[in-house]
Amino acid sequence: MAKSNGCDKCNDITGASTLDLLNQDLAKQVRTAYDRIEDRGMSACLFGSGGTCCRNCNMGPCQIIDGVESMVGICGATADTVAARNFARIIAAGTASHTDHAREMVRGFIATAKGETPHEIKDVDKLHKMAKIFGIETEGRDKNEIALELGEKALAEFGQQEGELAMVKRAPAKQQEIWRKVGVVPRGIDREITEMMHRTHMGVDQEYQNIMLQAARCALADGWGASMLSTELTDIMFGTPTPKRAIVDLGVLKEDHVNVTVHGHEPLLAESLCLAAEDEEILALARKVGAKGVNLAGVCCTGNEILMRRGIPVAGSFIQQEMVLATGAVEAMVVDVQCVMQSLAQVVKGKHTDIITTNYRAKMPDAIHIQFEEHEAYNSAKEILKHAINNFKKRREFYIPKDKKLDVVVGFSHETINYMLGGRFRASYRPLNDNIINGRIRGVGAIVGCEHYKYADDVHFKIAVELIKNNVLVLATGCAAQALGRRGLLRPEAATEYAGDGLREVCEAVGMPPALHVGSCVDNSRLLIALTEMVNEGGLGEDISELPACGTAPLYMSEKAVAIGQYFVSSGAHVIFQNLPITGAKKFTEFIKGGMKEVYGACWDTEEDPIKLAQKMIKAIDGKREALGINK
Ligand code: XCC
Ligand code: SF4
Repeated sequence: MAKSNGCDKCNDITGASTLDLLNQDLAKQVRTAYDRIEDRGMSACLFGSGGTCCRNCNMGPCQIIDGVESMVGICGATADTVAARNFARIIAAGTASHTDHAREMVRGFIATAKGETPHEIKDVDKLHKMAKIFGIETEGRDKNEIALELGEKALAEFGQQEGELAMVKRAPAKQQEIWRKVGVVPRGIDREITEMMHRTHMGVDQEYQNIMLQAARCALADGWGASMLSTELTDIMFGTPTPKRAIVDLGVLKEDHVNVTVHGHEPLLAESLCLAAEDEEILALARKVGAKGVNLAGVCCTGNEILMRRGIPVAGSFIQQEMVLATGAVEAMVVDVQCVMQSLAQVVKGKHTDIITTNYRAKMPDAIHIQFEEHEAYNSAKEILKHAINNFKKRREFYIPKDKKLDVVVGFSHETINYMLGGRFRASYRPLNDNIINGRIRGVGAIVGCEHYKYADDVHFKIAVELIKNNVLVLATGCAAQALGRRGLLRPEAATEYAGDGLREVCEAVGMPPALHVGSCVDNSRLLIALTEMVNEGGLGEDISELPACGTAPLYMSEKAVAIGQYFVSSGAHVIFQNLPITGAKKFTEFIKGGMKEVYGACWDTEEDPIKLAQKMIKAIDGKREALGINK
């Protein structure tokens, strides 16, 4: 890492801990995304960046230049068609990822209901709520019996061919009407992804507005289908998050413990590891090699899942995954699916650390594979931990950035927000609505999604501070939430330090941070429900598009973030990213950034500068306040 060592990029984006680590000799040889981008020595392809490179058939690849007649595709496809197809395929891929994750969780849920896993049905209240939505009888029935029926009905939603997904009816009535009118209510989860891939095949759908209708239906199948199923069933199984204190950043690794980091997305494995880490046999083995125990720490969204439910510390987010290993203090990094950089195996070369892949769907060269068997979850987890414990004695040179860990308060499921603001006697969103109406809180801003090497400053932090300063309550998920945690915004004290008068007053009264950690990427579905509850509580319009709310995933990296963005837009929430791969197609860009508003009441926007992005969010919020007649 010699070249970018101490560079401002890493300093700002990943915080002081990373800089501290990179200044150590042992980390200087580690190559990260920052080095690789410098070494590539060429900038990104303009056609790719602008969305106008098509390789959907073998007559191409075709690079399209909008408005230049000789530069349409060999098949005649225009820039707008190609950009729309590419954008839609990003959404399909993102939706597919959430879907495959959700499917695994549902399968694990069914196995749990059958008593085949070490887990149990924890949140019976939520089980009953979900049963009602799925039309399942609960009266006088055992929780496992209800759960089994719920699991099977949920699993059927993936392959469903006709009708509507069950949870669509949770949305505000007016929103549902819009969806039915334009024909974008998702019929079955897998069906929408398949149809999206088909319609973007060569020579099928060639009208960008029509392509984007299916893209919206596909994204809605993610938000109100796959992701929401995953969140709710995971909550029922592992517990709905409640507020808890925890710590984040590289300093959570422990010198005298076997450090096992869990990275990826599906919490089935991570939850089993949490249980197995307390097993007497495992503890005894750890002591035998001279360690005090096993220290589990999360990375990326798996990190978020166990942080939210168990308060397990987070060692690093997406852009820090290589740094976590560069410490030399990790015995094993256990990974499952999504957001795992292939470089990890190179980072640990010559170190005692093992990268352990655990899912047949996601293997890596130079990693060790220990298949996680959901029916043998506990034993699988123990086998993985034993492997890590064996590595402990081989640990040589290591460096854990001292004092580089930050306190956070996490666990703000939408139920918690309800409870916190509504009080013990009547959990409701009424007080939040009241505070928005009386102007103490200007509105709600969601900061979600990934991190990226691309931008020099701590974009999430800047946007959040600008929002908070202007009395906008921030709800955060994914790696963005972790980034805010590293910069101290997930502490209640941050309200006093950064918030405008109104928001500070509200936060201080309930003792909550001005930025609330709502969960992992699939948990963006919690935001859909929170927004819906705000609508249902009254006083702020009839659907999500009337709420003073706005979302951003500024540093988006993953295709999933675009699927998320699209389901928010299609649900009526305005969404601003720093950039989108659409700039090479003029009419399509105008549609995405304007025309969509006529359909859903919301559209996309882009803004590179973080402060200006935040100000755009505030302006959007003020616009809604104005329309509601509450902008005093
Ligand atoms: Fe991946 Fe979910 Fe993005 Fe982080 S935020 S980089 S998707 S881990 Ni969801
Ligand atoms: Fe080129 Fe058309 Fe084939 Fe795309 S589908 S690669 S634009 S010929």
